[in-house]
Amino acid sequence: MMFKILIYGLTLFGIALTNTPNTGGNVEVRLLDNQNAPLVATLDMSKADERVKQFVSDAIEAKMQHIEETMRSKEFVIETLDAKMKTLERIMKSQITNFERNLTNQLTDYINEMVVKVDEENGMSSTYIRWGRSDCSGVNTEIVFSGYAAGEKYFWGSNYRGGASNMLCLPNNPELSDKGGSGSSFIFGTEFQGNEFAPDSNNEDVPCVLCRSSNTASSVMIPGRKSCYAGWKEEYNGILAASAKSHTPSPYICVDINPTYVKGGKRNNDEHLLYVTAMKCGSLPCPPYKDNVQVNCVVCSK
Ligand SMILES: [Ca+2]
Ligand SMILES: [Ca+2]
Repeated sequence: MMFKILIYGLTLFGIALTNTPNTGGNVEVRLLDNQNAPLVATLDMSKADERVKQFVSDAIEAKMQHIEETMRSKEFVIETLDAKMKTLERIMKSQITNFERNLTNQLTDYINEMVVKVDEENGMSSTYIRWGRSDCSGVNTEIVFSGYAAGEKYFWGSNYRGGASNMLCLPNNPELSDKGGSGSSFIFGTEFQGNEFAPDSNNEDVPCVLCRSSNTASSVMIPGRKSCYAGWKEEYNGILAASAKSHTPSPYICVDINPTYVKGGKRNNDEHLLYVTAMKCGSLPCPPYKDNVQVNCVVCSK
């Protein structure tokens, strides 16, 4: 009988806890015996209560730990995703920038090619000699030929005042005559006389190149300036040069600001010579000009 009561009591334990006030660790449990007579069992639940409390506390703590772990793992996932997104963003930005740059370059090249083609079809171009260089640096310019600057010998003697006064740019692949000359007119290679063109320019032989600017109708050398006027394209700039006042005449030419030299031409030949030209005040108004300074020059096309 007592055993049954204990079993019923334990079975109804949960109900009893909710329905019966807990006083001093004792729990009153309503029971029925086999005659259906109402009985009341009093159980000492103090120790069970402690175990339940401990159980609940442990369960809550475990649950809390689980929640914390879940939260931490979610934070980790969010941080990882965030870092990944930032990396992807950087990569995308970089790729877009490269793509834009490549596209711009390709479009620029294409437009330049088209401009050259259209101008070539129209037959529009202008030419000029670049003195002191063997290459053409202007946009849409091409080398027609390169070679050697040349002119009359700087001095024959006090009774010799003639000969040519202009300069020529001779190609490096001449087609030679098989007949002799007259002995009265000659042409000599040009030499930089002095180090005013460049620190090591003295005695160096002077190259030149004929350039063709394919999208222009005019090419002009502007003395006294180092940049072109608005709407004109710069081909090259430099300093003005000519022969010496005590020598045979030679034209003013624009020698490139960064001259190069004919290979193997360092020997002092003193044939046709170039000197840096300076301006003189007088009939030439100063300002805007200035006495005894070098003269800038620029070759422009349009
Ligand atoms: Ca020389
Ligand atoms: Ca010399």
